[in-house]
Amino acid sequence: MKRYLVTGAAGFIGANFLKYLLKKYEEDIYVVVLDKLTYAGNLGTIKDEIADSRVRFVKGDIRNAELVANIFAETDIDYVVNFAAESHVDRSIANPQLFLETNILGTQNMLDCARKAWYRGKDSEGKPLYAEGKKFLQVSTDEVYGDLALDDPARFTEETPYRPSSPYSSTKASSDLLVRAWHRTFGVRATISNCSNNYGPYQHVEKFIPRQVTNILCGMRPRLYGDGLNVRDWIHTEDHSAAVWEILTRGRIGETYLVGADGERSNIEVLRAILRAFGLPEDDFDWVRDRPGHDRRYAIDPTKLRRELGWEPRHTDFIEGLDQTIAWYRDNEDWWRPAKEATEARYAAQGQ
Ligand code: NAD
Ligand code: TDX
Repeated sequence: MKRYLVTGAAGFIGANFLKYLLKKYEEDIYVVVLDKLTYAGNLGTIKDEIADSRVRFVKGDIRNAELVANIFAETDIDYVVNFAAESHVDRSIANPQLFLETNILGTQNMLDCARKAWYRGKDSEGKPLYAEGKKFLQVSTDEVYGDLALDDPARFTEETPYRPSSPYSSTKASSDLLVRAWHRTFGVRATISNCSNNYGPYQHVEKFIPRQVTNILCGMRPRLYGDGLNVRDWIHTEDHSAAVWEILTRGRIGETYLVGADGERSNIEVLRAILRAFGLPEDDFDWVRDRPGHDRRYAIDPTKLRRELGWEPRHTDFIEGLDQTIAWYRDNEDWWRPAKEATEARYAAQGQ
């Protein structure tokens, strides 16, 4: 029986991971979900999962030392998967402070609580000993590596130096560095995964693909930043879940694994595919103000993950995955409608 502590599982990727995990294991599992239910958290996304006797939901903040310590005291947690974060670049430009608090201090608190709970004394050389088989997985992003030029033949690897551009990515880079420091200095059993842009069901309507799809469903025109040539490396969130599981259960302690599915596409290419799926003309969108400091291109080389852990993406046809995602938003208006108006009001206020 493995016991998980999954943070941020009322958000997009965490919720998809929780669903993946419960489906993968029939019964031999117990999951504590910790989520603050910010604007990005939606308990409705995981209502079936939290009704499951294998799951306990705790509403709370990853920065709350007492609360997190109590979770470890009550349940002998084997695996921590830290998804909880402020995740939207545009919001980080409007309010960086919150990103520092959640992404940096929250990760530090999660690491400290895991360290205390898993500590088992010192060996004969004075080195800290920890309970066997425990692991902390920090879910991070390719944005920590900064960006690449459109014509650069290179992709990001585990050896690429950190060069974050936005308040969001600099706080994610900081939290990765804390994980490395807690491993190196205190011996905490931790790994890091850095994934590219996810798409799929349950993604908040502030993000690129859901925003354009729901704009069209609302009779509004899609909105493209800058010149539309920025490239993102798209991966279906189910493939990310499978990678997280492999890294958590089989990845080497102290290592970093990059997660990507060879999905590079420019924003305008993705937008045109969405417009085509709706039978709309390819120019039926508005150009809007660019994002300050907008990263040009992300690209992941996933060789280490594939070679070491045998992970392979299953959603290799992006257009098929996109069509399924569009169908999901079409069929689940009740899920996204409540957040749509306020999201668009925020964008309108910043000229986007
Ligand atoms: P999201 O914004 O959809 O969800 C974040 C979740 O964390 C929400 O449920 C929210 O309520 C919760 N949360 C926020 N602050 C919290 C706090 N202080 N305490 C407890 N819970 C809190 O984010 P997402 O897109 O699902 O991303 C999840 C993780 O994956 C993040 O760490 C993000 O950096 C990383 N990531 C995202 C992508 C992507 O494409 N979306 C790609 C790579 C990595
Ligand atoms: O309306 C829009 N128009 C537009 O052109 C929006 C919302 C975005 N964009 C552009 C900006 C980016 O080039 O689309 C691209 C994708 O934008 P986002 O969905 O905001 O994603 P991005 O900034 O690439 O970051 C995402 O991937 C990495 C996630 O939000 C992060 O959490 C993750 O770490």
